Amino acid sequence: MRRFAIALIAVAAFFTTVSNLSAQTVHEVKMVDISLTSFAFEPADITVNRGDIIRWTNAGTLGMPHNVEFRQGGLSGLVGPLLLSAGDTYELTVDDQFIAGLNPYLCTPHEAMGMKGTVTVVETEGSSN
Ligand SMILES: [Cu+2]
Repeated sequence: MRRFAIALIAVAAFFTTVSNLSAQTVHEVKMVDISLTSFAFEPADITVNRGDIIRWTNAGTLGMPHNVEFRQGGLSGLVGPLLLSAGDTYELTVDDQFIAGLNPYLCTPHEAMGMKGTVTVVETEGSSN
């Protein structure tokens, strides 16, 4: 059942990504559990163009809550509340809050376990695609 749900999410994410390609690239970042004490963003490091969209999805199998918190770079604070269930998502547009270059972030509950990621923003002239 859970596998089926994850497959559905993947299909939905795929079609959403395809439908947005003409305008903005959607970067998918999954929040995954490696073990009971090890969690990660996957991929941990992404490079985006300004105007792109980042979508974080709780893709864990252990029912752990995750979030996204920026403390450095241009953003400060939580992107939203804890994502409690598998399939919960945030979407964030890479707007002027992001600084060019490195914007590090972390998952607040799992900071001590090394659940961290970075968004590297590259400036482009006009459309990148
Ligand atoms: Cu987490």
